[in-house]
Amino acid sequence: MAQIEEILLPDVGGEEVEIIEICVSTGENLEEEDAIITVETDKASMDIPAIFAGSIVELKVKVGDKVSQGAVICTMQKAGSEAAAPVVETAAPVVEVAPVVEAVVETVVETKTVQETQTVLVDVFVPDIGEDGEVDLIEVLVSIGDDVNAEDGLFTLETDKATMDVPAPFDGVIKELLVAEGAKVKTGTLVARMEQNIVISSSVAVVTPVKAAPVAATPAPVAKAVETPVSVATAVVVSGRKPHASPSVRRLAREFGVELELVSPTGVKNRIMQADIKAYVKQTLANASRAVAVAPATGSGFGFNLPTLKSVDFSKFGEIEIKELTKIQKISGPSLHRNWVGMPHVTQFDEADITELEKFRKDQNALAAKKKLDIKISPLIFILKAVAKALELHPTFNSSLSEDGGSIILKKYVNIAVAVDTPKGLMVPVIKDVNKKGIHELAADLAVISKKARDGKLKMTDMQGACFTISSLGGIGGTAFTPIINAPEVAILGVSKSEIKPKWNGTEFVPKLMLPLALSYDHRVIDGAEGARFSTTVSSMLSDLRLLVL
Ligand code: CAO
Repeated sequence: MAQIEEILLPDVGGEEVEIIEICVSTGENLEEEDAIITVETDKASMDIPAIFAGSIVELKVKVGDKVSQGAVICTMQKAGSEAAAPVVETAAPVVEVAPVVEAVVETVVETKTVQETQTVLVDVFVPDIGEDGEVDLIEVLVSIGDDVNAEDGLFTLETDKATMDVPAPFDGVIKELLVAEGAKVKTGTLVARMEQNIVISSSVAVVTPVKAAPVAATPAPVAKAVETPVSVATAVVVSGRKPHASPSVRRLAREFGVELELVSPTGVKNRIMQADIKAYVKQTLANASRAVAVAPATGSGFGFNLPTLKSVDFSKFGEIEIKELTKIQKISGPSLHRNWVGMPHVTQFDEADITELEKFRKDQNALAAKKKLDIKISPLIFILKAVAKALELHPTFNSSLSEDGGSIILKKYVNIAVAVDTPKGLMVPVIKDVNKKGIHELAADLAVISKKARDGKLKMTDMQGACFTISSLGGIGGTAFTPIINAPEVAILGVSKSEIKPKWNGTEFVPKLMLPLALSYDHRVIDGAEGARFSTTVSSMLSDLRLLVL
C-alpha cells in the first residue's frame, strides 16, 4: 500500500522561519538525510532533511514563505510503497474498526500534531571567521558534560587581528571535544559534538465518531474519540551549521570526495552550487601543481633562502630578561614579515598644510562641546575623508592584486581600516563606507571601534573588508615612518605629528601647521607617478577642505 506522509517543520529554535531554498522538486527521489528545504532563523540557516528515503509527492511551500513549527512542508511517498493516495483517504477504513458506540453513524477525521522530545547529537563547526587560512585555537572554554546555553563561548580562536569565541549554536550538553588548545582550525572545522533536545512533530489522524441523531428510548451513550495514527511524519534537524547544498550538489561532492565545509559558496544565502564544487576541485588541482612548481628551497615562503641570524648569548655581555611576545605579536609577526618581503614597497613622503583645517576642527569641537554633543573630532577624521575621496579619484589604490598576479580587482566600495594601539597589541578595525559618511558620523564610528579594540571586543566582521589602511601616530609623535602595507590591500597611509614650520609664501616666511604623510604602496600595482598623485590629492584636500566637495 502506498505510504504517503506529511513532512512537518520541526522546532528550529525560532517563532517563524523563512524558507530560503527548496532543494528538491516534485517526483525527485531522496535518500534519508537529503535536504528538502533550507530555512533561516535569526541566528542560522539550516537544512530540513528527509527522515526516510522516498520521493516527493507534493511541495506545500515555496521560497520566501514564512513558516512555523508544525507547518506541512511537503508530502513524501516512502521508498518501496505503492503509488500515491492522500493521507486522509488512507485513514477512512479506520471508521469501520473504530466505532465503539452503536449510535455512531458519522465520523470526523481531524489531523492533530503530536510533539515528542528527542535527543540528537549535533556537530559543531567553526563559523565563518573571515579568514581563508588556519588560525590558532588558544583556549578550550568548556568540558565534556557541561550544560551550555546558545551563544556561550566554547573555544577561543586567535587570528593576526583579533581573538574571538566559537559560540554554542544552541542550548545543549557538550558530549565530545574534538580539538585541544594549540590546534589549528579554520572556517568549517568540526570542533565538538553537542547533545540537543529537539521536538519532533508527528501528524496524527484523529477519527472522532459523532452521534447523528438521538436514539429513542435509549440513554445517549457517551461518544468516545478513537485516536488512530494513520500517518506519522517527522522531521529532525541534524546539524547546527552544516554547509548548505542541494542533494544533487551533495552527490557531486561525494563523487569527487570533496568536503563541503571547505568549499566557498557563491549561491544565494551562502548555498554551495555545482559550479562551486567544480571550481574547488579545479583550484585544488592547480594549487597542487603550483606547489610542486614553485616549492621554496627553504621555509622563507618566497622560493629563496633568507639568511638566518646566528643565536647570540646576550647574558655574556650583561644582565638580561626574557619576555614573551604577546599572542597578537606572535601571530601578526609572520604576516608583517610576509607583507614586507612579499610586496615591493615604495614610500612617498609629503606634507599637508593643515593650518586652516586645524582652526576649523577646533571651532567644530568647541561648538560640539557648547551643544553638549559627545563628539571629538581629531585630525584623523578629516584624513579619513580625504583618503576616501582620493581612493575614488585614484581607483588603482582601491584594488587588490589577483592571486596569479595577472590582474587587479577594483573595489567599488570605500572601507578604510584604522590601526589602533591596544594593550594587547595592534588591532586594525574597519570603518565601512567612509565616502558616504559625514565628519560627525565618522568621529562616532572611530570612537566606537577604537574603544572596542582597546576593550578586546572586536568581532571578525569589524575587521573585514578593508580597502586601505591608515596608521596614525600623530597623537604620539615622530616626524615620519614607513608603514607596511596590509595585504591584500595595495597601499597604506602613515600619519605623523603635525608641527608648525616656516613656509615661504613668495615674499616672506609664514608659520604653517604641517602634517607629515607617508604613503607606502605596492610597486607591482602602482607606479611612482600615481603614488605621488595620490599623495598630492590627499595633502591638497587637507590643505583646502573645499576640494572635498568637488
Ligand atoms: N598631529 C598632531 N596631533 C595629533 C595628530 C597629528 N597628526 N593626530 C592626533 N593628534 C592629537 C589629537 O588631536 C588629540 O589631541 P587632543 O586630545 O588635544 O585633542 C591627541 O593627539 C590624541 O589623539 P588620539 O590618538 O586620541 O585620536 P586619533 O583620532 O588621532 O587616533 C587612534 C585614534 C585609534 C588611531 C589612535 O588612538 C591610535 O591608536 N594610534 C596608534 C596607531 C598605531 O599604533 N599605529 C602604528 C601601526 S604600525 O605598528
